[in-house]
Amino acid sequence: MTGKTILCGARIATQADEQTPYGLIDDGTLVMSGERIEWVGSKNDLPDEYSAIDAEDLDGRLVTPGLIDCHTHVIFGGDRAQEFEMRLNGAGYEEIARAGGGINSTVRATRDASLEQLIESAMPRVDALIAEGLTTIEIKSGYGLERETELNMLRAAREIGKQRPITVLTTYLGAHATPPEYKDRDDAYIEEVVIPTLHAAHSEGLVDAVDGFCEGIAFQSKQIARVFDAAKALNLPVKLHAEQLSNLGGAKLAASYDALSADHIEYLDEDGVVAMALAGTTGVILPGAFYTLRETQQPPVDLLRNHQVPMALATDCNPGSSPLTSLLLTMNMGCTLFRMTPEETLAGVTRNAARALGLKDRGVIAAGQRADLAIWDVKHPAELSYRIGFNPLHKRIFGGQA
Ligand code: DI6
Ligand code: FE
Repeated sequence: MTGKTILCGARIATQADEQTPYGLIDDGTLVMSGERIEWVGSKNDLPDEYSAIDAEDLDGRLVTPGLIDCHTHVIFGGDRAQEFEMRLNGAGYEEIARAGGGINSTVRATRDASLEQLIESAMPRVDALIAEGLTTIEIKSGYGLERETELNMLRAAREIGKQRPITVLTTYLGAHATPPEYKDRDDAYIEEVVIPTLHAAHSEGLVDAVDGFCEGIAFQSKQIARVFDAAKALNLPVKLHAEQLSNLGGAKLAASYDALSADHIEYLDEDGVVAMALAGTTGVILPGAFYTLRETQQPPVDLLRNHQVPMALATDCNPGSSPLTSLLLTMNMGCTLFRMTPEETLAGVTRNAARALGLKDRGVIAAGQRADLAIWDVKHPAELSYRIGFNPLHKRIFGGQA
């Protein structure tokens, strides 16, 4: 048999069997064929047909699905370290945004950057994520806020997917903020820039999903609905930055468009949770932004659990509210800040992150799935969430390739 690779002697957190914690298989064996997983199970059940193939012994190491960061803004110009200092001297995040800083200061730096510069400056952030076992990443636009720069951000995202062994999914976030040239003319910005640019990006094949920021400092529900209507007309899935700093009913709106996810959701109420449960919308928890902004309002993790809304977890890597490039630290924050369990945080960066991206071929370890794997020098999956600032990755496998 050629083209097959076997890993044995592994503890495999398949995430595929809801009855066993982590879907854990002790003394597991995994057969890969090309880009796919062909067989997974316990060593004793391995079919005879595979017995002649040499297996790589993992010596009891843990295997998980490759990690998935389902919400990032890794592409941007400049940085916002000065705003970090301003906030430490007492200025508020929303106050800085209203004074023309915040997202719009990154917009200026991003407009000034070439396509090559955008790729080059994002790469160390992407590489930091890869070094911790990332195999799939979502990357948003939203720091151009005019046609050419929005397109360039999405082109940069596609290019990053070609230059590294990862899958990149792109999200168009034209409705992130109103740029200075449209100050106080939000509706005109949506009609004249956001929607025409969506069409342009879509016809260049640059858009996998459409996002918006529904917030006092960004857009109201009515404006988001306008963007979502345009997305639906193009058959593109939607998602939303909702209930981050206040409750404008964003999650409910998103659910009414069958959104893949509602993200942030610190201020989400039970009404919104129920709407998400009915629509099958995933809740994306972003502890990096909560931590950086020193938020105190916790996302309603208990309500999400009670209503069986799947929870994903992501870095929200961005220069303003979450300069975070570690999914392991994100998992730790999910546990320590929000009392998520280590089992929930691992599902949050694998199975449920795949779900938040609408991907059915990854996020669990099962026959037929992509062979995107992370192999860790740990014995138990809880260790991934437990340690702070330590990277136990042994090896990463993307599409069957180490
Ligand atoms: N919410 C966020 O946390 C990021 N975008 C958003 O809508 C922050 C964007 C920034 O401050 O640059
Ligand atoms: Fe975000």
